[in-house]
Amino acid sequence: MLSINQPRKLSTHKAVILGDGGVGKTSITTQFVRQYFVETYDPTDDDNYRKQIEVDGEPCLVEVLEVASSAEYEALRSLWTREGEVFMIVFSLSSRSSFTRAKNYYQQIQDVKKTTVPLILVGNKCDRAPELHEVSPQEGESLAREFGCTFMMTSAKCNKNIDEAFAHLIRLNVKQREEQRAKETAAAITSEPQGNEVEKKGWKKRLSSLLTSLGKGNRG
Ligand SMILES: Nc1nc2c(ncn2[C@@H]2O[C@H](COP(=O)(O)OP(=O)(O)O)[C@@H](O)[C@H]2O)c(=O)[nH]1
Ligand SMILES: [Mg+2]
Repeated sequence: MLSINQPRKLSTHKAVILGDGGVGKTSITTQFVRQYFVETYDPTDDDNYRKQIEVDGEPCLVEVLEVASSAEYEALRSLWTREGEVFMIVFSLSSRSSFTRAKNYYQQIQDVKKTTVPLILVGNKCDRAPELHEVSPQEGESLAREFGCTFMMTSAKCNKNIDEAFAHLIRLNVKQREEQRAKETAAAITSEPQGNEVEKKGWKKRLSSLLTSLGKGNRG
C-alpha cells in the first residue's frame, strides 16, 4: 500500500554571516529572508532571521545570524560563532579593505571551531559598475582556495546568487551531517571487538577447562 503523505522532517541550519560594516550583510539577509532590498544605510547590530526553503527537494529552516563587526561585540561574536553551523564571509567587491579583512573573520571561525566548517566566501555588490570594483573575481577565487571553500559574487540589490549562496551552505551542511553519522556508525561497529574480547575470554576459559579435564584424565 502506498504511504499517506507524511509531513517531512524539517532540518534546521544555523548560518552565521560575517564581514566588515557596510559590505551588505543585512542586505543579503533581508533579501534572502524577505525578498527586499533597503537602499538606506542602517548600521545594524546583530539580527536574527529565519526562512524556510527547499534545497534539492528537502525542506530546510535557515536561521541567519548577522554578526556585527564592531569590537564591543567580541564576546557575542564568539558565542554566535560557536552556535553557528554554516558560515558566510562577506566582503564588498568595491572595498579592498573589506577583502583584506576577510582573513580575520576566517581566523575567528577557526579559533572558535578548530575544525573545517561549511563555509562560503562572498564578494557582494557585483551589480556596481566595473570601474568601482577594487577586487577582481580572480582574487576572490584565490582567497577562497586558501580557505578551502567556494567563492560566489552576489548582489543583494539585484537578488543575484543570494539563494544560491545559502543553498550551497545547506548542501555542505547536509553532507557534513551525513559524514558525521557515517563516522558514528563506523565507530559503533569498530567498538565490537569488545564483544570479541568477551567471546575470546569465553573461549580461553573453555580451553583451560578442557586442558584441566584432560590433565585430570591423564592422571586418571
Ligand atoms: N549596489 C549595491 N549596494 C549594496 C548591496 N548590498 C548592500 N548595499 C548597500 O551597502 C550599504 C551597506 O549595506 P548593509 O546591508 O547595511 O551592510 P552591513 O553593514 O554589512 O550589514 C547600504 O547602503 C546598502 O544599500 C549590493 O548588492 N549592491
Ligand atoms: Mg548590518
